[in-house]
Amino acid sequence: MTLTVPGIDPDARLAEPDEGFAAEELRLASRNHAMPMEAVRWDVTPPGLYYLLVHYDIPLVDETSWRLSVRGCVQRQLALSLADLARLPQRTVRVTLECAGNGRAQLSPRPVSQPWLNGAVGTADWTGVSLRDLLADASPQTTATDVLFTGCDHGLERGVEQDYARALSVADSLDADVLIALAMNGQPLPPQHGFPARLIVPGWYGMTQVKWLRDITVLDHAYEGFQNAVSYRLRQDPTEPGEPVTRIEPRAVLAPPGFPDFMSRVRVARPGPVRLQGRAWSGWAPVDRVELSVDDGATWMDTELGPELGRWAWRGFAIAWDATPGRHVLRVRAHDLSGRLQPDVPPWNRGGFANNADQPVEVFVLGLEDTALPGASGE
Ligand SMILES: Nc1nc2c(c(=O)[nH]1)N[C@H]1C(S)=C(S)[C@@H](COP(=O)(O)O)O[C@H]1N2
Ligand SMILES: [Mo]
Repeated sequence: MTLTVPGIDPDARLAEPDEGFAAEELRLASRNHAMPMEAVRWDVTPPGLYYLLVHYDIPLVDETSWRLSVRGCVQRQLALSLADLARLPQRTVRVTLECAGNGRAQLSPRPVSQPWLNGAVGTADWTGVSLRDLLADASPQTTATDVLFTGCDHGLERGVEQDYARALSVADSLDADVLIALAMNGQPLPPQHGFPARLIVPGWYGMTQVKWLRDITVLDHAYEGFQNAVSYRLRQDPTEPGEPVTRIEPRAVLAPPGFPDFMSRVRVARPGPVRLQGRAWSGWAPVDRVELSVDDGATWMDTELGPELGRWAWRGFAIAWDATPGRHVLRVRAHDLSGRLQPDVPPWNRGGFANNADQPVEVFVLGLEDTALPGASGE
């Protein structure tokens, strides 16, 4: 059933050519913040710097009455309290999450939605119970094909009233690293990141990581609900069914070099050696190469990869750059072991999903005569 509410357009919209950012995009952007790009310097993203995306409202969950139910096509139904879950064997996995809409604001035409540049990403140590242990306890029937995860949050999306819910195949649910996470970086989940429990499916885009989880229902058919069948599909035209959005495409980002101008945020650097660094990740396979291009976007040089921080975590890279006075454009791009490479032309679809095109970073390198300024530190 579709609800019609006066003043709410139930259709997803594309911005007109040259249309400025709309009030609805500002409202979303001021709630759902990106990770400040300088935070890529931390292996694990400090609390509060982690990107945030919430479709509806952050629910206030009472942990004493909260239960996680496991039901549907199972031999044994479960209803677990937070204390029950905390008593089960715990596992910690370091995972980089990224919103599927990261990069959307750079598209043309621009899908009107959360207008991400490239900071909808963060890495955390997630601790919780392996979903497969819970499922083993509930003992799925042989007819089980899919698992549906439902959150406590409720809203309206393109005319469809719903609790946020996403399904995953049984096969994808059984990896030991798929967690019902109770903690982020060793602390109980913050309210905005899903307290008291959330799903973590390493390698998959953010929409899969259901927060404020309250129910797990095992299904014997494919789920046709909104967040699987209507949203998060790659479509050129609104009438096609489209392919589902799944795993994270490779991306590399730079820690912004030099220092920023307030308020343009244009980067300014001093001439001489600059150590460029950043992070790269892919949900398909480990990143095995990150390249840098200076100015031409055509010739690329290899950067040096940092240590692996875990199969599902981003990886650092660094390279020395001899900054010469004038304007420069830096680009980085990631390759992964599946053979995927970040494109230079943004892949476009109606939802603005999975735009992993490399994004140029403009830097103005000062002249030698400017180097004696107060506070000059050379970085
Ligand atoms: N219940 C619920 N889970 C949710 C969402 C939501 O709105 N409600 N947003 C999803 C999306 S689109 C993303 S990108 C991630 C964001 O996780 P974070 O805010 O912890 O970074 O949560 C996902 N899980
Ligand atoms: Mo997202």
